[in-house]
Amino acid sequence: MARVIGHIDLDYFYAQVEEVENPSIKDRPVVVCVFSGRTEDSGVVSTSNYKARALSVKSGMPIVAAKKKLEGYDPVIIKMEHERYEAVSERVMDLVSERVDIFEKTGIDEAFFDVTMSSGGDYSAAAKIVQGIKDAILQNEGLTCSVGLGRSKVVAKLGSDSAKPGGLITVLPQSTEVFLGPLPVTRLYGVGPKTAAVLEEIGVKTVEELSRTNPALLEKRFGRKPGSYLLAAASGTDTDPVLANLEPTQFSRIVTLKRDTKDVREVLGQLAEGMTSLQDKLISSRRSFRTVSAIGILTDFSTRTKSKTFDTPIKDPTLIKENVLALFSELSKSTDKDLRKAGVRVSELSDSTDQRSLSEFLQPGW
Ligand code: DCP
Ligand code: MG
Ligand code: MG
Repeated sequence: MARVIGHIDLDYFYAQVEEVENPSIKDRPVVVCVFSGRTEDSGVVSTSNYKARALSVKSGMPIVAAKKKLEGYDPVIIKMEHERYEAVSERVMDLVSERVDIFEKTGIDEAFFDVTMSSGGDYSAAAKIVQGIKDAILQNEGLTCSVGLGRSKVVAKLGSDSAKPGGLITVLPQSTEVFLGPLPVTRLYGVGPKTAAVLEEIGVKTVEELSRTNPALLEKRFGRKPGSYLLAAASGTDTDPVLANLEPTQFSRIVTLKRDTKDVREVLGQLAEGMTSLQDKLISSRRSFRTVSAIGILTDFSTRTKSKTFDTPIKDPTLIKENVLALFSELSKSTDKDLRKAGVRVSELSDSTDQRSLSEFLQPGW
């Protein structure tokens, strides 16, 4: 079966988080900066939205230089606050990891994933999984991202780069060479300026040229392992697996209600499917939870959460449904406003590999 590997990267991440928190700045150039504190404007640009990028602002640029480029464009200059982006990142990574077979976070806003098993090696099935991920991130966090699908990590990463902003690029196994060939070698994962300079010395600029290079020559210039990696990367046959490095800390399902309401029965009716999928997820991933929460997003977009935490990890997913009614009643009583969206979350997850008790919950009718 062909491998189906994905790479996901959030668009202009820190700046997009700022836009979500303060939508009124969306149409202006937004620049997130790391201030060094020496003088008022000393420091560098962390990232910026695409409005600022169109005016030549780049990550790593001195703040003074960025301000000069944006003179007269009414820019929004924001101080970077890592903890806030970290919190959003964690929630986004959970949304992704719970929807894929294997998940490997590689940075604050990016990750590789493997969906070979759940897609059955079918790229259009995989694209549907990706669409579910993109929808969940947009619905829960208001953020857009770019995704690449392909038969290797190198191909997936190039796909997500090319899909920016907001897209999905699927590189079918049989189209890999056509996709990779014309790209400059510098676009390959792991090829920095130094490697590119050596490649240029031997007359290699494009990925296609690299793929046709004599393996012995590459080995001589770069060493055995890096040499064979370069060749594999250039043909999209690198075999690096996606390595799970992060267990999800929570699972959640959120729905937009058909109409604004605070009727608990109505809310629960519309959440039934989400709760079933949450139950399935707990069983298939063999996780126990300690906390179950009811989440309400109200008509004024504020969020209310009511939670119950158990003394010990809970394996029995039926306890979610048993507690959600009381939690939503409590939530509904705590406000005069209607709910726009409703969700259920289980958190403080831990391993529950006790097979026997798991099978007891695989009963219909929950
Ligand atoms: N970052 C930083 N300094 C850099 C590069 C990145 O502080 N030189 C931070 C800010 C970015 C985040 O890391 O928002 C993610 O980096 P990306 O390279 O993914 O860049 P963006 O998400 O900002 O933009 P893109 O849409 O190109 O992914
Ligand atoms: Mg990004
Ligand atoms: Mg990134």
